[in-house]
Amino acid sequence: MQLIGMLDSPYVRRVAISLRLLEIPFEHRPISVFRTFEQFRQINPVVKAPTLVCDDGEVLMDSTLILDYAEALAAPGKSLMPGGRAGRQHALRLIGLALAACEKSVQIVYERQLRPAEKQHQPWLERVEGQLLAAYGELERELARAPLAASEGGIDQAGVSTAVAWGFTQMLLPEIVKAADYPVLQAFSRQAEQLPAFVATPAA
Ligand SMILES: N[C@@H](CCC(=O)N[C@@H](CS)C(=O)NCC(=O)O)C(=O)O
Repeated sequence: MQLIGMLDSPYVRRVAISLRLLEIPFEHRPISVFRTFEQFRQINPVVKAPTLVCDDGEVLMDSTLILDYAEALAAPGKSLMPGGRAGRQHALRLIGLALAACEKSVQIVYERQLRPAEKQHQPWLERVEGQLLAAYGELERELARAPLAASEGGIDQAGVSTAVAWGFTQMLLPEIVKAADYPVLQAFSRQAEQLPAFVATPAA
């Protein structure tokens, strides 16, 4: 099984960390959707990271769908998703917020890096920034109300996705999402980033 994509993508990183935590062997091929577009296109014509090439050659994409497949591959009793209805519902809410934070961060980065300065549309950027801050505001409140486990055996998909999203945004947009305004998220992510699966999967 091959995971295609760079670890500076939060989507690729959440899959790689999850595969390690689920103890599913995989080969990581750090191919860029930008710098090595042609090479990526040979593997997946849609050029989306992450891409997963399954053992029989079938090509999957989208981190959430790849993680759904990984959950099915994991050994019995191994899962990053809570089993009960209430726990699963809450995990899905947190994962949704973390993915929205990733999406809004990526939109701002693409707007800044890919669109010529004179073509940037300030009202759009302001809207996206507002959505990004709202996602982290909700996550901060949720974690303050019900802390997430950040231990090796306790972290779940909500924890992985939240810490990865936070690390990505702090790496690229620290002037927009100020760490000091989100002390609970900051403390949780610092702890999660010390877990072996995170350390073995550096974003930079
Ligand atoms: N919803 C997707 C988002 C993946 C995504 O947008 N990946 C970016 C890299 S961070 C990408 O492939 N960008 C290239 C493009 O969209 O053309 C997921 O969860 O995997």
